[in-house]
Amino acid sequence: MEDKIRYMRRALELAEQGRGWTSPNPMVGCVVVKEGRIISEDYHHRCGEFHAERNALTYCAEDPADADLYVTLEPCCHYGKTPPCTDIIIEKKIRHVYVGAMDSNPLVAGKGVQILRDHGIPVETGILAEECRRQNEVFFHYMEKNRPFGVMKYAMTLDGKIACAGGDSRWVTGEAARRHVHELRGYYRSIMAGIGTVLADDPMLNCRIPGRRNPVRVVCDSRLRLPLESRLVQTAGEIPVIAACAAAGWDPEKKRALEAAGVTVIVTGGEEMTDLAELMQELHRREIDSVLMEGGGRMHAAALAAGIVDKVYAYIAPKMVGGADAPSPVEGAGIRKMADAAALHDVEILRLGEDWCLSGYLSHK
Ligand code: AOF
Ligand code: ZN
Repeated sequence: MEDKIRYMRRALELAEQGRGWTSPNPMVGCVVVKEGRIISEDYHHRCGEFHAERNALTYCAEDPADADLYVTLEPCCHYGKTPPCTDIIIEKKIRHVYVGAMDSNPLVAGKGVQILRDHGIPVETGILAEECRRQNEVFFHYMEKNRPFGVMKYAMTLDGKIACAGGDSRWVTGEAARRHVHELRGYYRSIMAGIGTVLADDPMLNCRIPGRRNPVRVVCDSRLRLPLESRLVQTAGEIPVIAACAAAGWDPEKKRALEAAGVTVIVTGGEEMTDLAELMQELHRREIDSVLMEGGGRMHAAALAAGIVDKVYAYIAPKMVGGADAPSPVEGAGIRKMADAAALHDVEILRLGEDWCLSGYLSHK
């Protein structure tokens, strides 16, 4: 394998270690190579902390002057929560910079590379660019589309039910699949459920893998029915809770009580239902780069109709429960023509114990 591919692969691997902790920043990895030896490597650990390049260049085994630097994302050139990476690259006299993907952040986009070149440092871009963009699909979507990356998740039986007719759903899938869901909860920045699900299950909507970050919990609750004694409200002080309601149809007293309990209430312009597109804008404004939508079927139907779903994870258990009244993953009125179905592309299938996870992307016209 060509050296630069090998080093960029290593940088991607390092970047991956930040998964779940960098949002709304990207995951970035960096490798410093001198005379064919890696003299330093690091990654962006957490949003607010130093970037990959600065970490790698600050703690080098030897002087990085004349070394080559490999980084999965174009080095930044702006003062954000941290100083520009271009400064330290120039200061440490790096000989050559190899970049994976270009940064879409308008504060950087192309300017980072330009500054390095203006200082006489040759820069080669586009090394494993596709992998680098894929690793940060959330970040690029958040920057380029100006709304959070929307992910719909559900677990269903082989006959397309998310629970039995009577409502029992413990459990549709086995342990491996359920653990996989918690990986997603630890990675995406927020989790969203409908008030129906919350009233029925009183869920925590947290990530139960130790050492992972918990998602902000968002409830689509048009009439603010979220009970003050629910586990969500009771734990709002530790893990944020947002209740998103419609323009009217709720009690102002209840809104005050929820807020006093630490819940953030977002009022959207929806007449009867929460306006999901508007809610997405509001979450984006709060630097929430991704939303994991965990149903139920009514909310999923509304999310599809609002065009806010970008990726789908469907967990499929090889068993059948039947029942015309058993709930399914997407309800609502549905569409009339099969040709108009929301079709996934770039589909992947993963085996998880007895179950399967099918994931793919939705494009919007
Ligand atoms: C890099 N290397 O490791 C990262 C970069 O507020 P700040 O200072 O953390 O800046 C955040 C922006 O910096 C983020 O939106 C993205 O454009 C870039 N992230 N850049 O050179 C890194 N994490
Ligand atoms: Zn930087």
